[in-house]
Amino acid sequence: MATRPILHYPDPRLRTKAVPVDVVDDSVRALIDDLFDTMYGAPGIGLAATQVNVHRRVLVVDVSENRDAPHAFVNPVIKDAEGEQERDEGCLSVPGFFETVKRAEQIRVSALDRNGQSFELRAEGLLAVCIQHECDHLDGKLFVDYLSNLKRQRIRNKLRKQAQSGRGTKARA
Ligand code: K2U
Ligand code: ZN
Repeated sequence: MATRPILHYPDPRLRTKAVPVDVVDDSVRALIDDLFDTMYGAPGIGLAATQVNVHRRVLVVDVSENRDAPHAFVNPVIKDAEGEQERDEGCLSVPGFFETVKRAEQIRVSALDRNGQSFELRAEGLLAVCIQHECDHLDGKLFVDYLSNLKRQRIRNKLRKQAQSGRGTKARA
């Protein structure tokens, strides 16, 4: 098990549409374990394989206070979505920015678990938001896409400057 580097917006690889997993084998289970290590280490409450530059339809979430309620989803599909909720969202791929996003209040999601068994989960509140946020990642979508062009451009410019200054420092060193 290991942590993996997280891609940062506006890295174009974050726009890749992930491909379905054919067989949930040991490589997928190792990916799930690394996603959990990376998520808990960040720390975060969710992480999609896209964010670590692996373009397979796999995501993990744990929104529990005690960090003891892990859920892994392979080939997740949101079957139903009802109601509306607005929450401040962050993203490990957009560090330091939090903005309000409107999403469904309740969802019904089907997926395969880490053993390849099908399951269905009804979620609401923060768990529902997190699953929707991570499913967006698998389709190359980020929470900043729900913001105005002006806000998104400002975030993109600030993160580009941070990345360049970080590179400049390394270059001087
Ligand atoms: O995709 C990610 O980068 C994971 C997000 C999950 C998230 C989804 C919806 C709303 C908020 C967060 C990260 O966990 S962002 C960091 C974070 C950690 C704890 C609570 C809120 C945000
Ligand atoms: Zn995210």
